[in-house]
Order: sequence, then structure tokens, then C-alpha cells
Amino acid sequence: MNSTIVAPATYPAESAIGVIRISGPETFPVLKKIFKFKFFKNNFDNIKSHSAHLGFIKDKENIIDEVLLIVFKSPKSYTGEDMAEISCHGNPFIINKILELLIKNGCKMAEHGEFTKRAFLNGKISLSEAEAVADMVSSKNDISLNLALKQLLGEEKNLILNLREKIINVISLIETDLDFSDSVENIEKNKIKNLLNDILETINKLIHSADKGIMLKQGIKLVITGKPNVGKSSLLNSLLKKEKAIVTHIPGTTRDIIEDTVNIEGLPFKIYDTAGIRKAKGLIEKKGIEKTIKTIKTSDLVLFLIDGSRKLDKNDFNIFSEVKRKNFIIVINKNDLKLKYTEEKISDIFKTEKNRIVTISALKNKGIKNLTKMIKNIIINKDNFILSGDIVISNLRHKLALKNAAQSLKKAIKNLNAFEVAIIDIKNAINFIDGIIGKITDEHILDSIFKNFCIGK
Ligand SMILES: Nc1nc2c(ncn2[C@@H]2O[C@H](COP(=O)(O)OP(=O)(O)OP(=O)(O)O)[C@@H](O)[C@H]2O)c(=O)[nH]1
Ligand SMILES: [Mg+2]
Repeated sequence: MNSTIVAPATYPAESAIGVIRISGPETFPVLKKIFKFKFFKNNFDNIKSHSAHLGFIKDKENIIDEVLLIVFKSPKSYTGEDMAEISCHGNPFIINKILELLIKNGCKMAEHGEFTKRAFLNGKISLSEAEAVADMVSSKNDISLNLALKQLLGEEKNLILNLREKIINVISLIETDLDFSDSVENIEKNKIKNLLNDILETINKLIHSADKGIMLKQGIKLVITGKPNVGKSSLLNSLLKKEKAIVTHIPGTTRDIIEDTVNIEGLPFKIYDTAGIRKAKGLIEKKGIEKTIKTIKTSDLVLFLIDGSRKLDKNDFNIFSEVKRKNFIIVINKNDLKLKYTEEKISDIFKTEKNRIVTISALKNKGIKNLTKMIKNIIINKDNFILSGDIVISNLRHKLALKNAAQSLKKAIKNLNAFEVAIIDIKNAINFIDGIIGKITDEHILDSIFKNFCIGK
């Protein structure tokens, strides 16, 4: 028999109310011992599911708090088990006392995500919906919230089920052929090949959209780089509209990576200010530069800053040789001073198209709008970037499962000459796809999925 679990469902800080959740077979027997209805005619046998009751939590005869109790009777609850939510006063001291009392009476503290895990195991939600719950809780911007909501509402599940059905259709086509296997017509073989190729194309599109989905969910990684003193930290502050990084006239001011999140033209970014790259003077600076280069390598977009008021030197060119492998914008800074370079000139020198070059003054906040517009255009246009409205998948585990499914289908297409072999590959593809919405039995995988949840979920 399952244990009965409890956890605070709200953040343990002083607030108007705090909510404690209970789920499991002992929910009502335990509550009987510690909850006293304010209106005497009620008791746990005659109350309805989804009803709210005023009453007191008491430890023997000592009243701890006046609370509102909401009951959910199995199977009509979030977890599918008997459940209750106690809304008490939002004082961490009271919340802890009630939790202790529940545990003293036989409940167990929930693990991370255990409520949602039970919901999944009891068939109340699919695995991808469970993951969406975690994303909903942790979303920090509109786009990621939207993506999580879509997943929660089952849009992704429907798409996956649709895909699954198509693959099953192919299997049944093959199996019919195998029944009359004396002469499998080539026409059938071609038809099956075409069907599999269509499915593969759909999966590949999904994988592609998942890359964007994951990037949007986590924030697009935007790295500001350039040699010392070109104004990187000034630009960071200007994009963040706050004095986040120290700015001085001394080259080598920023030693470590400075990170923040920011919304640029409606898109979520993680932005990184880095140590200026040059032949380092000391150990700390050297380490900072190593980190900078690593950060550039994993970025989605790099802002390569140059000081337009001074002559370019070999530091600039060295940095550019790192930057040019990435998606980048060249930012000519210090436009308030007399510039030595026009955008045309820079375009020639760095062999870069002008739609990736912009002139600004980080100090005077000039040209910043042109820069943010350019950032948006580049992110959206790159690889026909699909706007978040078209993205249904934003979870790395799902992307990997789709990749495995695609591999299996490719193998199946290769093996079409021997249907018996091909059919095994196709069935493997189905297994991978099933893993997305939940036919996973391996405890370790499940645990690793649910451990990222917060306790009360
Ligand atoms: N005139 C002018 N000065 C600027 C501009 N942007 C930055 N500066 C100045 O340039 C100096 C260096 O600015 P930072 O933002 O610290 O430069 P950085 O690239 O972060 O430098 P490091 O951290 O040392 O690599 C400071 O004195 C800034 O005030 C600008 O647009 N115009
Ligand atoms: Mg700096």
C-alpha cells in the first residue's frame, strides 16, 4: 500500500495563507484525528469530494490554527488518491507545526515531485504533461510559460499520438503483406518507403522545433565579447537598464563572467558580460579569458564589440577568429567620439554583411534600439526560426527520444528488403515515441524526471 505523503505547497514565508497538501490512503483517517469541524454536523464520512470546510487543527486538545480544509476523494483528485489541502495562516512556524503533527500521525514527507509522480503512475496525466507541470512552476518568462502550458494542455501529446498512429498504420500494412508473403509487391514496398519518409520528415521538423523550444525556454544565450575597455560592461548595463557590472576606464575591469536575464524585443535572453580578451597579464585575468572563450563556444549569439574611436589591433582580429564561427553581430561602440571606422569599412575588413554591423554609444545609450532590433531579426530569421506559436516541443528528453525514433525509422527504410527486420526497427521507433508520453517503467528514469520538481508538486 502507498504511504500517505504531506508537503507544503506554498513557499514557506510569511504570507496571507499557506497550503499543505496530503495524499494517500490514510488522508482521512489521519485528518479525523487532528481536524475538528467548526460546524458539528459534518464528519469525514458524509462530506462530499471537492468541498471546503472551516475547522481547527488540533494536537490532542490544543488548537494550532483555524484552517480551511478542502477534500478530494479518490479517484477524483490530482494524484488519483484521497487528498486534502489545508489552508492555514501563512506563518512558517504554524505550517511546520501542522506538518510535524501530520507526520506524528503516520504521514510521510513527500519527495520532490511525488504528488505529480503519483498522478502519472495512477494514469491521471501523461509523462509529458507531468514535465509541463514542473515547467509551469519554474517558468520565468511568457514564452516558456506558453510552451509549458501547451504541453500541459496536451497539444504535444496529441501530436505524438498522431505520429504513433501513423507508424502503427505502416506496421499493419507490412503485416498484411507478410501474411501473403510469397510475393510482396514492389509497389507496396515503395508505398511503405514513402510513408516512412513522410513520418521521418515530420519527426525531423519536430526535432528542429525542439531546438528552438529548448533555447527559448532556457533563454537565448547572448554573449558580449571584445578586447578590454571597448565598453562591454557599459553595453550590458545599458541592455539591462541597471548598473549591474562595474565600469571603469581601466582595461581588464571585468574578470569573471557576469550573467543576467533580460527580455529583448519580447524574446527571453540570458546575457553574459565577459572578461576582455587579450594576452593576459595575470593568473586571474587568464582564467577569466579562458572562461570567456568557453562561453562564446556555447552561445546562441555573440555581440563582438570594437572601440570605433581607436585603431583596431591584433587583439580585435584574434577575438574575431573565435567569434566568426558563431552567429554574431559586430558592434562599433563609442559613436559619441570621433569614429575611425564606418560600417562599410568594418564590413570590408571583417568580410561581414552590413546587416550584422551596428554603430552605438553604450555610454550615451545611442543606437541601442537599432542593436536590439538587429538581435531580434537575426534570432528570428536564422534557419527560418519558427516563432514560439509553432513550437510544441521544448524538452530535451523528448528531443532525444525523437532522435532515437528517427534513427530507428532510417534503419527500417534501409532494411525494407527484409520486412521482418524492418518491422523490428519500426517497433523500436514506437517504443522511443511512447517514452515521451509515458510508457516508461524504469524507476531510475522516472526518479530523474521527478526529482527536479519542488516538494509540494
Ligand atoms: N566615450 C565613450 N566611452 C565609453 C563608451 N562605452 C564605454 N565607454 C568607456 O570605456 C571605458 C571602459 O568601459 P567598460 O564598459 O568598463 O569596458 P569593458 O569592455 O567592459 O572593459 P573590461 O571589463 O576591462 O574588458 C569606461 O571608461 C567607459 O565609460 C561609449 O560609448 N563612449
Ligand atoms: Mg567589463
